[in-house]
Amino acid sequence: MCDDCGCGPGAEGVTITRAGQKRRAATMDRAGHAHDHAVAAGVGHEPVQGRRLEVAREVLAGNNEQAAHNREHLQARRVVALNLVSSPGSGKTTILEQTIRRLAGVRPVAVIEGDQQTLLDAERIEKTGVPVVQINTGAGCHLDAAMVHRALHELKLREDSLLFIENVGNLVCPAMFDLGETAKVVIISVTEGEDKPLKYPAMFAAARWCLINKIDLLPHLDFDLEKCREYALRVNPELQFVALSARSGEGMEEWLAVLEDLAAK
Ligand SMILES: Nc1nc2c(ncn2[C@@H]2O[C@H](COP(=O)(O)OP(=O)(O)OP(=O)(O)O)[C@@H](O)[C@H]2O)c(=O)[nH]1
Ligand SMILES: [Mg+2]
Repeated sequence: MCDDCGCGPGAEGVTITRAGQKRRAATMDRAGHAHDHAVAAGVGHEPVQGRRLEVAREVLAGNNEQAAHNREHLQARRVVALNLVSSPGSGKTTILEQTIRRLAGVRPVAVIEGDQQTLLDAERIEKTGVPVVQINTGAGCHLDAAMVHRALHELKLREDSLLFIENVGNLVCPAMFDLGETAKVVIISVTEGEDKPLKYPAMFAAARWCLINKIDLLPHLDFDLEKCREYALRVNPELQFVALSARSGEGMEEWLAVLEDLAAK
């Protein structure tokens, strides 16, 4: 995992609470031992923690600067860029394949794929005939604005394009990294459980749109679509939803209307 977004070892801010108990603030050290905050404070960890926070802030500030540059580049070409974020396997690439097929001849599309390893997703997108580049992040768990900047130079976007950036499958870290996109689109599939917006709120708070995918599977599951929407709205009252199935095509027209609307603005 990455050091710069705070998900590496160290676990500052972790709280340990048993079900049914009132939440008690505690932190875990690297060996996994819990300490009350009163014990942990002021015993020599603070300078290290302070320096780490400072580095994290610097990294995010540098990223924001690069993201602003990307945004200028995209806006100058009237490109609408959507940053697709989700846990692994929610159906991002399948949704993209189906979306691109339906947009053929309507609007130029380009794709940036993000995965730790392999060119598999880029190869799938390439079959649809649109320009695509793959970013492999190695051990990294998210795309950042500098990676996207390099990818943009490879892509040579046409004006008025729709650019889809498929982020690394991870419902945590990509929330913190602005890539210069027009909006983040969070995707949740019905096999993941409706509680994900409450458990991973940062991603749902950062997104403008939420796609609820794989609704063809609903008859086989006890996923509560309305509850999922309600939980997500608790985290982000502005969030807008499309429930769809990339497999059956249900809901795809509604998603395409969203894209047309975004592109027309
Ligand atoms: N039943 C059903 N399966 C789907 C749907 N969309 C995607 N899948 C399946 O879900 C699996 C994962 O789909 P992908 O599109 O590769 O998911 P992804 O989010 O791009 O995955 P990563 O890039 O690895 O994070 C594949 O087996 C797809 O066929 C859907 O709407 N319904
Ligand atoms: Mg994918």
